[in-house]
Amino acid sequence: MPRPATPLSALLFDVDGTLAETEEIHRLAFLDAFAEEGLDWDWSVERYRALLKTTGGKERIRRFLDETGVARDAFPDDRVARLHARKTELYGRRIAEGRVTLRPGVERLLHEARDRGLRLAIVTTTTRPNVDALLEATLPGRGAVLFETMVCGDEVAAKKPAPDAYLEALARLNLPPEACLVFEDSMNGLAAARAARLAAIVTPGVYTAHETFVDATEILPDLAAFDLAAWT
Ligand code: XBP
Ligand code: MG
Repeated sequence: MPRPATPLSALLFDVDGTLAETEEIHRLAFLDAFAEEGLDWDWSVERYRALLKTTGGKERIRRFLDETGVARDAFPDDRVARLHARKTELYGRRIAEGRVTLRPGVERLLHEARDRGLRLAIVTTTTRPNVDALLEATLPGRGAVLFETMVCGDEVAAKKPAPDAYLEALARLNLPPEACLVFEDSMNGLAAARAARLAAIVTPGVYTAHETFVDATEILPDLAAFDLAAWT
């Protein structure tokens, strides 16, 4: 149960499952994109829960194709990329409809952290347009300016659970890991943070409640239960 040095300098936030319960909206956007292409792929909630072990939408589609025995030359990477780009557009539309909310305690924590002079960053495997859409829908006009930097999906060589995205965030902030605290919802995200020697608070979400988080600093039901004053 590592605990970073206090006072902290920065808080690093995962997006999907941590800031908001977006993963079901991702799943529906995948299904929208598949339907447009006439692809009769069964991405049920149960199947998607298993597929989430692979982070990144393009990588997830490729894993599904591999598991269903579709050869790479029958469904090449450029087709996967086009399908995923369309999914990103459709996800943005669904988010803009405004039915998603931030998880409990997130908005309060972001503002309290800024009031206390902490620096904020986003570290995610999803794409930047998806983060922009979520912030605009949930914190209109304010979301983007809260975060000093955002490390998104394809900006690093390897996605979570590799440490690359967290190491990139530390480099951009010019901070050592012990000056930062991470907020994650998944085993993959926690593994990425720990591989970068970062401590992490985990708030399991609807798609990750079954996972185990042995190396978490704290496991909380949501961020309403997190007391920033104890860390600053
Ligand atoms: C979660 C992910 C993402 C989303 C889909 O990201 O694994 O791949 O499921 O997004 P995080 P894309 O928890 O790190 O925010 O289709 O844009 O990859
Ligand atoms: Mg997540």
